[in-house]
Amino acid sequence: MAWVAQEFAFLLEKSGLNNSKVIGDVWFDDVTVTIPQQQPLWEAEIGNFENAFDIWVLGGSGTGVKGDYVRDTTEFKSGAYSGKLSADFSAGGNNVTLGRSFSPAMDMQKLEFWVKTADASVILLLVKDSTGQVHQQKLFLSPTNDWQKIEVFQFNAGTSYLHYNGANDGIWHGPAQELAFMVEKSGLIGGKTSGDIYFDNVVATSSCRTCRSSSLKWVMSSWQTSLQPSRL
Ligand SMILES: [Ca+2]
Repeated sequence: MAWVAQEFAFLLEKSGLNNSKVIGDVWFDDVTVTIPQQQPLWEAEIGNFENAFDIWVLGGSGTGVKGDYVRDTTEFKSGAYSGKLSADFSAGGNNVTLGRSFSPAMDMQKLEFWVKTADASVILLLVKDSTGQVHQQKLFLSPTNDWQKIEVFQFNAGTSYLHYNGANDGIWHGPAQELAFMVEKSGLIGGKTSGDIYFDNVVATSSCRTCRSSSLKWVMSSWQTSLQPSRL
């Protein structure tokens, strides 16, 4: 673990004065410190939903669940598209997810994204680490129908944190293989059984400089066995 200094001071004590003096002066100049080289971090846009070749995959689980994912032009934070995730639990079901994978895996340090919904107050974030362990936490949305920014600084923590599969030890073993946003019926507002959530400007902060490149090749994979490629 690296320890960091918050403050420092020079202390001049009477006992430090020469020849039992009671008054003394010390001049300071050119104070320098040596620090370890800092790892540079880069921001990688991992979801702007602008490209027809899409990297996001719809998933879900539970009998009767219905979900839909489209690149939507009626709502967007930037560009001309957002990712619209629709969940319908009126006939049952546990959850609907919108996820993507990283290839190569991403040394993700922080995740931020914009979300807009009039239907949900809670969504879940799932991130799969290098061991296949899934780290899951709840994210509370502000009660607004406008776009709001969500930032996540730690993946093995948060409200109602859960971990399963892989190392299953609650420790984050980067880099990240996949991430997914999940909607559950309990996260919908006022007993609703269906709802729409728009995502845009999903950005990962990473130590991977090349991850900034739009030419980086992303590869789809199934988030879970029940995940289906288009519509549920
Ligand atoms: Ca967009």
